[in-house]
Amino acid sequence: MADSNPNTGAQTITEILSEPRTWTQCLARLTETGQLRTLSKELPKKAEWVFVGCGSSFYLAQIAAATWSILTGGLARAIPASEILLFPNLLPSGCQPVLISRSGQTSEVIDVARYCEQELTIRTLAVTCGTGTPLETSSSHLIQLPMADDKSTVMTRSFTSMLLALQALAAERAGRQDFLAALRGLPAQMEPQMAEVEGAVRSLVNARGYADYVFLGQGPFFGVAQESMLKVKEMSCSYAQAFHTLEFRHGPKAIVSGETLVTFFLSESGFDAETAVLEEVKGLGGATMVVTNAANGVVRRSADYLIELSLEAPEAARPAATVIAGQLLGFHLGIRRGFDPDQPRHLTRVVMLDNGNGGSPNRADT
Ligand code: F1P
Repeated sequence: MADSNPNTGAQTITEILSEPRTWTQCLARLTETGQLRTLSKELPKKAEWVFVGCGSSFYLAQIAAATWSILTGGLARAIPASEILLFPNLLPSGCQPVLISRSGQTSEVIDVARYCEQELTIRTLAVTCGTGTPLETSSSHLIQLPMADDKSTVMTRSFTSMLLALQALAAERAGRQDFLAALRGLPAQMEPQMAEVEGAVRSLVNARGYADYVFLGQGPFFGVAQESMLKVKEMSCSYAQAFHTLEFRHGPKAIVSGETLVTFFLSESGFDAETAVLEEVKGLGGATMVVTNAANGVVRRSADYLIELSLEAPEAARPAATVIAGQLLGFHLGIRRGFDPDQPRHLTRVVMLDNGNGGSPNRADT
Protein backbone atom coordinates (compact mmCIF):
# COMPACT_ATOMS: atom_id res chain seq x y z
CA MET A 1 0.00 0.00 0.00
CA ALA A 2 0.90 3.72 0.19
CA ASP A 3 4.62 4.45 0.55
CA SER A 4 5.17 6.56 3.71
CA ASN A 5 8.32 8.21 2.24
CA PRO A 6 7.32 11.93 1.85
CA ASN A 7 9.78 12.33 -1.04
CA THR A 8 8.04 9.75 -3.19
CA GLY A 9 6.89 11.52 -6.32
CA ALA A 10 8.21 14.86 -5.06
CA GLN A 11 9.49 15.86 -8.53
CA THR A 12 6.22 15.14 -10.29
CA ILE A 13 3.91 16.85 -7.76
CA THR A 14 6.18 19.91 -7.69
CA GLU A 15 5.97 20.16 -11.49
CA ILE A 16 2.16 19.71 -11.50
CA LEU A 17 1.66 22.42 -8.88
CA SER A 18 4.04 24.76 -10.77
CA GLU A 19 1.90 24.74 -13.94
CA PRO A 20 0.13 28.12 -13.65
CA ARG A 21 3.44 29.90 -12.91
CA THR A 22 5.11 28.07 -15.81
CA TRP A 23 2.29 29.11 -18.16
CA THR A 24 2.89 32.75 -17.25
CA GLN A 25 6.61 32.42 -18.08
CA CYS A 26 5.94 30.64 -21.39
CA LEU A 27 3.27 33.07 -22.59
CA ALA A 28 5.50 36.01 -21.61
CA ARG A 29 8.41 34.52 -23.58
CA LEU A 30 6.20 33.97 -26.64
CA THR A 31 4.97 37.57 -26.47
CA GLU A 32 8.44 39.10 -25.92
CA THR A 33 9.97 37.25 -28.89
CA GLY A 34 6.99 37.97 -31.17
CA GLN A 35 7.63 34.53 -32.64
CA LEU A 36 3.93 33.65 -32.84
CA ARG A 37 3.23 36.66 -35.05
CA THR A 38 6.23 35.80 -37.24
CA LEU A 39 5.23 32.13 -37.53
CA SER A 40 1.63 33.05 -38.25
CA LYS A 41 2.83 35.23 -41.16
CA GLU A 42 5.41 32.74 -42.49
CA LEU A 43 3.42 29.49 -42.33
CA PRO A 44 0.95 28.58 -45.11
CA LYS A 45 -2.60 29.97 -44.82
CA LYS A 46 -4.61 27.42 -46.76
CA ALA A 47 -2.94 24.16 -45.71
CA GLU A 48 -4.46 21.56 -43.38
CA TRP A 49 -2.51 21.57 -40.12
CA VAL A 50 -1.38 18.10 -39.02
CA PHE A 51 -0.27 17.81 -35.40
CA VAL A 52 2.10 14.89 -34.80
CA GLY A 53 3.51 13.33 -31.63
CA CYS A 54 3.98 10.20 -29.53
CA GLY A 55 2.53 9.27 -26.15
CA SER A 56 1.41 12.35 -24.24
CA SER A 57 2.57 14.49 -27.14
CA PHE A 58 0.08 12.70 -29.42
CA TYR A 59 -2.78 13.40 -26.99
CA LEU A 60 -1.58 17.02 -26.88
CA ALA A 61 -1.76 16.99 -30.68
CA GLN A 62 -5.41 15.86 -30.45
CA ILE A 63 -6.34 18.85 -28.26
CA ALA A 64 -4.27 21.22 -30.44
CA ALA A 65 -5.96 20.02 -33.64
CA ALA A 66 -9.45 20.41 -32.15
CA THR A 67 -8.78 23.93 -30.83
CA TRP A 68 -7.00 24.90 -34.09
CA SER A 69 -10.19 24.17 -36.07
CA ILE A 70 -12.41 25.81 -33.43
CA LEU A 71 -10.34 29.03 -33.49
CA THR A 72 -9.28 29.31 -37.14
CA GLY A 73 -12.10 27.43 -38.87
CA GLY A 74 -9.33 25.64 -40.77
CA LEU A 75 -8.82 21.91 -41.31
CA ALA A 76 -6.64 20.18 -38.72
CA ARG A 77 -5.99 16.64 -37.50
CA ALA A 78 -3.72 14.73 -35.11
CA ILE A 79 -1.69 11.67 -36.14
CA PRO A 80 0.78 9.54 -34.13
CA ALA A 81 4.28 9.81 -35.68
CA SER A 82 4.45 6.03 -36.17
CA GLU A 83 1.35 6.11 -38.43
CA ILE A 84 3.08 8.48 -40.85
CA LEU A 85 6.20 6.30 -40.89
CA LEU A 86 4.35 3.05 -41.49
CA PHE A 87 1.48 4.41 -43.63
CA PRO A 88 2.91 7.55 -45.27
CA ASN A 89 -0.26 8.09 -47.34
CA LEU A 90 -2.03 9.04 -44.12
CA LEU A 91 -0.16 12.38 -44.25
CA PRO A 92 -2.37 14.63 -46.42
CA SER A 93 -0.43 16.22 -49.28
CA GLY A 94 0.24 19.93 -49.03
CA CYS A 95 -0.31 19.95 -45.25
CA GLN A 96 1.53 21.93 -42.57
CA PRO A 97 3.12 19.37 -40.18
CA VAL A 98 3.52 20.43 -36.52
CA LEU A 99 5.88 18.08 -34.65
CA ILE A 100 5.38 17.99 -30.88
CA SER A 101 8.04 16.46 -28.64
CA ARG A 102 8.94 17.47 -25.08
CA SER A 103 12.45 15.99 -25.40
CA GLY A 104 13.03 16.69 -29.10
CA GLN A 105 14.70 13.28 -29.20
CA THR A 106 11.88 10.79 -29.81
CA SER A 107 13.01 8.73 -32.81
CA GLU A 108 9.63 8.48 -34.55
CA VAL A 109 9.09 12.25 -34.44
CA ILE A 110 12.60 13.03 -35.71
CA ASP A 111 12.13 10.55 -38.53
CA VAL A 112 8.88 12.25 -39.56
CA ALA A 113 10.68 15.61 -39.50
CA ARG A 114 13.41 14.29 -41.82
CA TYR A 115 10.90 12.55 -44.08
CA CYS A 116 8.85 15.77 -44.46
CA GLU A 117 11.79 18.15 -44.84
CA GLN A 118 14.10 16.00 -46.97
CA GLU A 119 11.76 13.80 -49.04
CA LEU A 120 8.55 15.82 -49.21
CA THR A 121 10.36 19.22 -49.03
CA ILE A 122 7.71 20.45 -46.55
CA ARG A 123 8.95 22.94 -43.94
CA THR A 124 7.89 21.63 -40.54
CA LEU A 125 7.16 23.44 -37.25
CA ALA A 126 8.63 21.78 -34.16
CA VAL A 127 7.32 22.43 -30.63
CA THR A 128 9.63 21.26 -27.84
CA CYS A 129 11.06 21.91 -24.39
CA GLY A 130 14.43 20.48 -25.35
CA THR A 131 17.44 22.52 -26.48
CA GLY A 132 20.15 21.47 -28.93
CA THR A 133 18.16 18.42 -29.98
CA PRO A 134 17.93 16.47 -33.27
CA LEU A 135 14.36 17.71 -33.72
CA GLU A 136 15.60 21.29 -33.52
CA THR A 137 18.12 20.72 -36.31
CA SER A 138 15.67 18.69 -38.42
CA SER A 139 12.84 21.27 -38.51
CA SER A 140 12.58 24.61 -40.30
CA HIS A 141 10.50 26.39 -37.68
CA LEU A 142 10.67 26.10 -33.91
CA ILE A 143 8.76 26.94 -30.72
CA GLN A 144 11.06 26.21 -27.78
CA LEU A 145 9.95 26.29 -24.11
CA PRO A 146 12.90 25.12 -21.97
CA MET A 147 11.34 26.70 -18.84
CA ALA A 148 8.45 24.23 -19.12
CA ASP A 149 10.58 21.08 -19.28
CA ASP A 150 9.81 18.34 -16.74
CA LYS A 151 12.56 16.51 -14.93
CA SER A 152 9.97 13.83 -14.18
CA THR A 153 9.53 10.99 -16.71
CA VAL A 154 5.85 11.73 -17.14
CA MET A 155 4.80 14.88 -18.98
CA THR A 156 2.81 17.42 -16.94
CA ARG A 157 3.74 21.13 -17.16
CA SER A 158 5.48 20.53 -20.52
CA PHE A 159 2.15 19.11 -21.80
CA THR A 160 0.01 22.04 -20.74
CA SER A 161 2.61 24.69 -21.66
CA MET A 162 3.22 23.39 -25.20
CA LEU A 163 -0.56 23.16 -25.61
CA LEU A 164 -1.03 26.81 -24.59
CA ALA A 165 1.72 27.85 -27.03
CA LEU A 166 -0.10 26.13 -29.91
CA GLN A 167 -3.43 27.62 -28.85
CA ALA A 168 -1.77 31.06 -28.74
CA LEU A 169 -0.47 30.49 -32.29
CA ALA A 170 -4.00 29.53 -33.40
CA ALA A 171 -5.37 32.71 -31.81
CA GLU A 172 -2.69 34.77 -33.56
CA ARG A 173 -3.53 33.10 -36.88
CA ALA A 174 -7.26 33.76 -36.35
CA GLY A 175 -6.68 37.36 -35.23
CA ARG A 176 -8.31 36.50 -31.90
CA GLN A 177 -6.60 38.95 -29.53
CA ASP A 178 -9.48 38.30 -27.08
CA PHE A 179 -8.54 34.61 -26.92
CA LEU A 180 -4.87 35.48 -26.47
CA ALA A 181 -5.87 37.72 -23.55
CA ALA A 182 -7.96 34.86 -22.12
CA LEU A 183 -4.96 32.50 -22.29
CA ARG A 184 -2.82 35.09 -20.51
CA GLY A 185 -5.50 35.34 -17.80
CA LEU A 186 -5.69 31.57 -17.22
CA PRO A 187 -2.72 31.24 -14.79
CA ALA A 188 -4.17 33.82 -12.35
CA GLN A 189 -7.54 31.99 -12.44
CA MET A 190 -6.04 28.51 -11.88
CA GLU A 191 -3.26 29.28 -9.36
CA PRO A 192 -5.62 30.08 -6.41
CA GLN A 193 -7.54 26.80 -6.85
CA MET A 194 -4.59 24.42 -7.34
CA ALA A 195 -4.49 23.43 -3.63
CA GLU A 196 -8.26 22.86 -3.56
CA VAL A 197 -8.22 20.66 -6.71
CA GLU A 198 -5.21 18.74 -5.37
CA GLY A 199 -6.97 18.20 -2.03
CA ALA A 200 -10.22 17.07 -3.70
CA VAL A 201 -8.43 14.48 -5.84
CA ARG A 202 -6.29 13.26 -2.91
CA SER A 203 -9.35 12.71 -0.68
CA LEU A 204 -11.15 10.90 -3.55
CA VAL A 205 -8.19 8.54 -3.94
CA ASN A 206 -7.76 8.02 -0.20
CA ALA A 207 -11.49 7.20 0.14
CA ARG A 208 -11.17 4.03 -1.96
CA GLY A 209 -9.62 2.47 -5.10
CA TYR A 210 -11.37 1.15 -8.21
CA ALA A 211 -10.67 -1.72 -10.57
CA ASP A 212 -11.19 0.41 -13.66
CA TYR A 213 -10.77 4.09 -14.47
CA VAL A 214 -12.70 5.46 -17.48
CA PHE A 215 -12.26 8.98 -18.85
CA LEU A 216 -14.83 10.64 -21.13
CA GLY A 217 -14.63 13.85 -23.12
CA GLN A 218 -15.82 15.44 -26.37
CA GLY A 219 -14.17 17.91 -28.75
CA PRO A 220 -10.93 19.28 -27.25
CA PHE A 221 -11.76 17.42 -24.02
CA PHE A 222 -11.34 14.02 -25.71
CA GLY A 223 -7.56 14.60 -25.73
CA VAL A 224 -7.86 15.59 -22.05
CA ALA A 225 -9.57 12.23 -21.38
CA GLN A 226 -6.85 10.38 -23.33
CA GLU A 227 -4.02 12.11 -21.46
CA SER A 228 -5.70 11.52 -18.07
CA MET A 229 -5.99 7.83 -18.97
CA LEU A 230 -2.27 7.78 -19.78
CA LYS A 231 -1.31 9.53 -16.54
CA VAL A 232 -3.25 6.94 -14.49
CA LYS A 233 -1.56 4.11 -16.42
CA GLU A 234 1.95 5.59 -16.27
CA MET A 235 1.97 6.61 -12.59
CA SER A 236 -0.26 3.94 -10.97
CA CYS A 237 -0.24 1.00 -13.41
CA SER A 238 -4.03 0.90 -13.05
CA TYR A 239 -6.43 -0.25 -15.76
CA ALA A 240 -7.69 2.89 -17.54
CA GLN A 241 -9.57 3.71 -20.74
CA ALA A 242 -10.79 6.79 -22.58
CA PHE A 243 -13.72 7.35 -24.93
CA HIS A 244 -15.76 10.13 -26.50
CA THR A 245 -18.54 10.63 -23.95
CA LEU A 246 -21.50 9.76 -26.18
CA GLU A 247 -19.54 6.86 -27.70
CA PHE A 248 -19.52 5.26 -24.22
CA ARG A 249 -23.15 4.26 -24.77
CA HIS A 250 -22.31 2.34 -27.93
CA GLY A 251 -20.95 -0.73 -26.15
CA PRO A 252 -18.26 0.30 -23.59
CA LYS A 253 -20.90 1.04 -20.93
CA ALA A 254 -21.19 -2.74 -20.54
CA ILE A 255 -18.19 -2.54 -18.18
CA VAL A 256 -19.92 -0.19 -15.69
CA SER A 257 -20.11 -1.49 -12.10
CA GLY A 258 -19.44 -0.24 -8.58
CA GLU A 259 -15.78 -1.05 -9.30
CA THR A 260 -15.63 1.50 -12.15
CA LEU A 261 -14.84 5.19 -11.62
CA VAL A 262 -16.06 7.11 -14.70
CA THR A 263 -14.62 10.63 -14.99
CA PHE A 264 -16.52 13.11 -17.16
CA PHE A 265 -14.72 16.16 -18.57
CA LEU A 266 -18.01 17.94 -19.28
CA SER A 267 -17.88 20.50 -22.08
CA GLU A 268 -20.08 23.58 -22.34
CA SER A 269 -20.92 22.94 -26.03
CA GLY A 270 -22.21 19.41 -25.29
CA PHE A 271 -23.27 19.92 -21.68
CA ASP A 272 -26.83 18.56 -21.84
CA ALA A 273 -26.01 15.58 -24.07
CA GLU A 274 -22.96 14.63 -21.98
CA THR A 275 -24.85 15.11 -18.70
CA ALA A 276 -27.45 12.61 -19.92
CA VAL A 277 -24.66 10.00 -20.19
CA LEU A 278 -23.55 10.93 -16.67
CA GLU A 279 -27.06 10.28 -15.33
CA GLU A 280 -27.16 6.97 -17.20
CA VAL A 281 -23.80 5.80 -15.80
CA LYS A 282 -24.90 6.78 -12.29
CA GLY A 283 -28.09 4.81 -12.86
CA LEU A 284 -26.06 1.74 -13.88
CA GLY A 285 -24.23 1.83 -10.53
CA GLY A 286 -20.97 3.36 -11.67
CA ALA A 287 -18.98 5.77 -9.47
CA THR A 288 -18.75 9.17 -11.12
CA MET A 289 -16.36 12.11 -11.06
CA VAL A 290 -17.07 15.32 -12.96
CA VAL A 291 -14.57 18.00 -13.92
CA THR A 292 -16.37 20.96 -15.49
CA ASN A 293 -16.47 24.73 -15.50
CA ALA A 294 -19.98 25.18 -14.08
CA ALA A 295 -22.28 22.44 -12.75
CA ASN A 296 -26.09 22.38 -12.45
CA GLY A 297 -28.49 20.47 -10.18
CA VAL A 298 -28.50 17.36 -12.40
CA VAL A 299 -24.69 17.19 -12.36
CA ARG A 300 -24.55 17.78 -8.59
CA ARG A 301 -27.03 14.89 -8.09
CA SER A 302 -25.19 12.50 -10.44
CA ALA A 303 -21.58 13.25 -9.52
CA ASP A 304 -20.02 11.39 -6.58
CA TYR A 305 -17.06 13.73 -6.92
CA LEU A 306 -17.27 17.20 -8.50
CA ILE A 307 -14.53 19.64 -9.47
CA GLU A 308 -15.94 22.97 -10.71
CA LEU A 309 -13.24 25.21 -12.20
CA SER A 310 -15.33 28.41 -12.70
CA LEU A 311 -12.81 29.80 -15.20
CA GLU A 312 -13.65 33.04 -17.04
CA ALA A 313 -11.66 31.83 -20.05
CA PRO A 314 -13.67 30.58 -23.08
CA GLU A 315 -14.20 26.82 -23.42
CA ALA A 316 -11.42 26.20 -25.98
CA ALA A 317 -8.88 27.75 -23.58
CA ARG A 318 -9.79 25.43 -20.68
CA PRO A 319 -8.23 22.03 -21.59
CA ALA A 320 -4.84 22.93 -20.04
CA ALA A 321 -6.49 23.70 -16.69
CA THR A 322 -8.92 20.76 -16.97
CA VAL A 323 -6.26 18.06 -17.50
CA ILE A 324 -4.61 18.88 -14.14
CA ALA A 325 -7.28 16.86 -12.27
CA GLY A 326 -6.33 13.86 -14.45
CA GLN A 327 -2.61 14.37 -13.74
CA LEU A 328 -3.32 14.54 -9.98
CA LEU A 329 -5.51 11.40 -10.12
CA GLY A 330 -2.65 9.48 -11.73
CA PHE A 331 -0.22 10.84 -9.16
CA HIS A 332 -2.26 10.09 -6.02
CA LEU A 333 -3.35 6.67 -7.29
CA GLY A 334 0.33 5.86 -7.84
CA ILE A 335 1.16 6.87 -4.28
CA ARG A 336 -1.85 4.93 -2.94
CA ARG A 337 -0.76 1.79 -4.80
CA GLY A 338 2.83 2.05 -3.47
CA PHE A 339 4.42 3.23 -6.72
CA ASP A 340 6.82 6.18 -7.14
CA PRO A 341 5.36 8.54 -9.78
CA ASP A 342 8.90 9.90 -10.35
CA GLN A 343 10.03 6.42 -11.44
CA PRO A 344 7.15 4.97 -13.49
CA ARG A 345 7.45 1.23 -14.11
CA HIS A 346 8.97 0.14 -17.45
CA LEU A 347 9.19 3.77 -18.71
CA THR A 348 12.04 5.95 -19.88
CA ARG A 349 11.79 9.70 -20.25
CA VAL A 350 12.47 9.41 -24.00
CA VAL A 351 11.79 6.54 -26.41
CA MET A 352 14.81 6.28 -28.70
CA LEU A 353 14.75 3.43 -31.18
CA ASP A 354 17.77 2.11 -32.97
CA ASN A 355 17.13 -0.38 -35.76
CA GLY A 356 20.61 -0.12 -37.11
CA ASN A 357 19.85 2.73 -39.50
CA GLY A 358 19.94 5.21 -36.64
CA GLY A 359 16.33 5.89 -36.76
CA SER A 360 12.81 4.57 -36.43
CA PRO A 361 11.30 1.35 -37.72
CA ASN A 362 11.62 0.77 -41.41
CA ARG A 363 9.39 3.25 -43.12
CA ALA A 364 7.07 1.53 -45.57
CA ASP A 365 7.81 2.49 -49.18
CA THR A 366 4.91 4.45 -50.54
C1 F1P B 1 6.84 11.51 -25.41
C2 F1P B 1 6.75 10.28 -24.46
C3 F1P B 1 6.03 10.65 -23.19
C4 F1P B 1 5.92 9.44 -22.25
C5 F1P B 1 7.29 8.92 -21.94
C6 F1P B 1 8.06 8.68 -23.23
O1 F1P B 1 8.03 12.02 -25.47
O2 F1P B 1 6.07 9.32 -25.14
O3 F1P B 1 4.72 11.03 -23.52
O4 F1P B 1 5.33 9.86 -21.05
O5 F1P B 1 7.95 9.90 -21.18
O6 F1P B 1 8.04 9.79 -24.09
P1 F1P B 1 8.38 13.38 -26.25
O7 F1P B 1 8.53 13.03 -27.71
O8 F1P B 1 7.28 14.31 -26.05
O9 F1P B 1 9.66 13.77 -25.62
